[in-house]
Amino acid sequence: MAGFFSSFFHFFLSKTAEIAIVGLQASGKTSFVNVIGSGQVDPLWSEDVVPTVGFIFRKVRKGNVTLKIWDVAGQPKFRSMWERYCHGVDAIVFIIDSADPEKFNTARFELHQLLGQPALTGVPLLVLGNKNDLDSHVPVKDLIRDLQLDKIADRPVSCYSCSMKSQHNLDIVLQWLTGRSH
Ligand SMILES: Nc1nc2c(ncn2[C@@H]2O[C@H](COP(=O)(O)OP(=O)(O)OP(=O)(O)O)[C@@H](O)[C@H]2O)c(=O)[nH]1
Ligand SMILES: [Mg+2]
Repeated sequence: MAGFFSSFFHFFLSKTAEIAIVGLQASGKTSFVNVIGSGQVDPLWSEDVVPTVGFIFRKVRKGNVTLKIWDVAGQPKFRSMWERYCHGVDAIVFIIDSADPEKFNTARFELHQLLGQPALTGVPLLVLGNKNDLDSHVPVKDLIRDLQLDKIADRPVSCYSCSMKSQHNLDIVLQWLTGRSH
């Protein structure tokens, strides 16, 4: 009987958020999913991550929220697929290597190209400036300027500096993501 009630309450209390993760290659998208999908005490961080081919779908459970995550490949030949995986999601996460300013122009171009797709109007955007464990990383205010995030007016936008390696700020990021659930 207790089992029946716990399944019953679980059914009614559980929520879901569907998330698409995009960004240039080697920005840390798969590392992000690996780290948030593993234990807090022993997070699955590794220097050796295989570049994604196509996409990876993962479900990650956080409390009563299930995150359904599309981790989409970032190499140039895969970028035209980003839009398809962003259709109908509760949030788009754009990850950028904040320690590699030479790629900021390309990242800005790809981000704004994606957000310009009419079907994606209004979808909330979370930009993560990853790899802030590296000395050369730039702060959030520079990312906002260089990615022209202040020009995005048709959706809620948030931007955090973080690191998958040190797990810095991942608690805030997870709060933001689970807050998109329904
Ligand atoms: N120093 C540091 N390295 C990181 C961090 N996050 C990821 N990396 C490294 O960056 C490299 C690329 O990470 P991935 O997670 O494969 O990047 P990706 O965005 O999934 O790349 P694609 O699948 O090709 O689009 C790996 O060597 C990671 O170990 C971080 O926070 N700090
Ligand atoms: Mg990947």
